[in-house]
Amino acid sequence: MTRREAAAWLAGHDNFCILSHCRPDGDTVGSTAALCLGLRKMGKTAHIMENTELSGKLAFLHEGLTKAAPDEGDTIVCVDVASRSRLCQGAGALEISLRIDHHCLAESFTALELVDGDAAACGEIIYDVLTEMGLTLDQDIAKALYVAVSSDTGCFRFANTTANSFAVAAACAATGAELFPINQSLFDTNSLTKLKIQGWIVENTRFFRDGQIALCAMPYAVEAEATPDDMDNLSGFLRSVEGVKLCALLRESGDGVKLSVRAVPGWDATAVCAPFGGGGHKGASGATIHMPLAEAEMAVEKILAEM
Ligand SMILES: [Mn+2]
Repeated sequence: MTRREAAAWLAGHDNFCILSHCRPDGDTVGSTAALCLGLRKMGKTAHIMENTELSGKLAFLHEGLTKAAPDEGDTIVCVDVASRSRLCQGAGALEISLRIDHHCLAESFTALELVDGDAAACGEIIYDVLTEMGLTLDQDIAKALYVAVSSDTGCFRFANTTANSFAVAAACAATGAELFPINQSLFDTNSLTKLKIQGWIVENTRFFRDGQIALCAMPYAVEAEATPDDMDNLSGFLRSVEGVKLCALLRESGDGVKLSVRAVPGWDATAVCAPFGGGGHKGASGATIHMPLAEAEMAVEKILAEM
């Protein structure tokens, strides 16, 4: 579907229930909120299916917009969801009419789809769809879209950031919405717990290839007190060390060791995760390794040594 076709399709339907993805990030939360608010502004009945994993800094975006589950006959739309298994809890078996997404490699699991892999964030696509529907942004929609676009671009620092990302952000700013508090909350505030974990990682990381590759294996005890918010984006933290091109973080979980790899352009994170059956993309990849932590660390080190 094109953006225009999706806009016309949305205008021709009603009683929307919008789905976000599991372990929700700013893009799925902000994009679903913006779409819901936009549809309501058009006079539609629209809700977001409650995402039970939503917490902390992003929770305000879904306030007053959710319901527990779709009602019979609802028009179901999912946003920023790459696969059926990535749907929010309780939504895995629902029949979905439309998927709006920017994960272009994903397999289709919905009747219709508007997918643009060039969009840095789903929020950019939602902005276009709302504009096609003739909607003028208000400050609430602007804040939701800004959270979406700034989240997936790492506050406009990641390599995926385009002129369009800035254009959508500019449109959000033009509404007069206060964006500084969002930036401060999402990108300039850390819990003390998170900083202490980062401190542990700094002390316990080993570097290879003249400091271009970083590897850290973290026992569960280090993060025992942490909330999901504390652990947010922790995998990419070592990439901020000067000279690091690719970093691998191993964490113990109830179900094996979780491997997260982040890489700068020119390096391939999937090459580290693929031998363990993992996936993702060149910049960010993950896998679960069913070995004790020390063994998993050795196995990963062996792969890194060959890069
Ligand atoms: Mn996204």
